[in-house]
Amino acid sequence: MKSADTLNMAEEIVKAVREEYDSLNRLNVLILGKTGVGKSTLINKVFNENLAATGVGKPITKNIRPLSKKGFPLTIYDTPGMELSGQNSVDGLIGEVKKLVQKGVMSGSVDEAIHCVWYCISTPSHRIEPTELYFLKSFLSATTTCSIPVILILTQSYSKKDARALIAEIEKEALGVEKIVPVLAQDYELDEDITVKAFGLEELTEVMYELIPTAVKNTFASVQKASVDIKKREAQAVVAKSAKMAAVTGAVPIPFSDAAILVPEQIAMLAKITAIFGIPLQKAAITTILSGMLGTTGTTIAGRSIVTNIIKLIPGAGSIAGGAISAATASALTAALGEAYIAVMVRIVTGELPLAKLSTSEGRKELAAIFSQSLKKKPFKK
Ligand SMILES: Nc1nc2c(ncn2[C@@H]2O[C@H](COP(=O)(O)OP(=O)(O)O)[C@@H](O)[C@H]2O)c(=O)[nH]1
Ligand SMILES: [Mg+2]
Repeated sequence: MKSADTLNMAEEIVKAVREEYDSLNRLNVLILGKTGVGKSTLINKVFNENLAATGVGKPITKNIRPLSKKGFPLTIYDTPGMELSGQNSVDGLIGEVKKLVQKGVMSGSVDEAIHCVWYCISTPSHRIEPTELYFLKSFLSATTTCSIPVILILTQSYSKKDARALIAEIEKEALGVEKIVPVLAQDYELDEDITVKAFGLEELTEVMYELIPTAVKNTFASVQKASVDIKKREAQAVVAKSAKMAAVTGAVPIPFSDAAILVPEQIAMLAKITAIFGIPLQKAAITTILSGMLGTTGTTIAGRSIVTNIIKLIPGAGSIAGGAISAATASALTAALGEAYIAVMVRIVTGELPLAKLSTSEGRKELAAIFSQSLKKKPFKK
């Protein structure tokens, strides 16, 4: 193994991101709802990959079809042709769904279990039909023992008033669903000059994040795109942990010549953050980000130089240059690196800082500013 001194940071991060991604538990979501209520539209707006269009798998039963993509830790069980007309079709579907849920439970594996159910009803339909009520009640009573959270989603809610009325109707039924969430997944053109803005996706994502098992929360943070805030919080938790680890490493002050000892933890941290944001970053882009933040040039960043360069950028570095890096400094510089990297990821996913702009002089200036901002917030002590 190469020593951390000469490691190519970007290369190691790319490798670690792949490992990180492969190590995520698979998240499985079952989406129920009649044809045309907006299931595919919703899937595309909530998740990172366009599964509804590209990830179509073979139907596993008459009504259930898995959507997934190689290397993407999410399976959606879609019900594309669900009709629920007549007792037979309802009972048939209940049977299929029960089987799918039981198979997951029996496997005893988190990768096989169904972690959340979305039941979609279209708000403009103004009602929940008796067959749907019957279906929901049977489904809920059959699955109470495996405690799978069911979110009732009122789709196509371009009228919030109608959505509120429908929620009141459904609440009367006391179904025992975890939550009823109205959404409009995509802007709706009501008339030539009236467009209703999409809403509710972030709330749906927050609700789901709270309800799913801890073992798949970081997968969900990574595969969803509707809430940047969830990504940010998840990434901040990673930084807090890494900063603590760095403090442990620096408990016996680290001589400058051994600065690279902090590097493996920092690689792991940056890889985890990259995976959470789900941005497919190549080696070159990562090099550009790191060198932009540190104000260095050249096509690689060696492990050791990342720590020494950060120290050089710390305001008043002279006073801490007592020949060794203290626990507080080790922790603070790791945290500053992590937080700056998060700030960059946020700007990339929101489109404020497009990937193409990173390597321009303007982009480099912005990266440097983000990093110096983050350094200022940290206490650097001897
Ligand atoms: N504007 C707008 N159209 C929607 C929304 N949800 C669904 N639709 C439209 O309703 C139709 C059916 O949606 P689709 O996602 O295919 O429904 P599915 O059969 O349940 O998968 C499509 O023409 C969508 O464009 C929405 O939130 N906003
Ligand atoms: Mg569909």
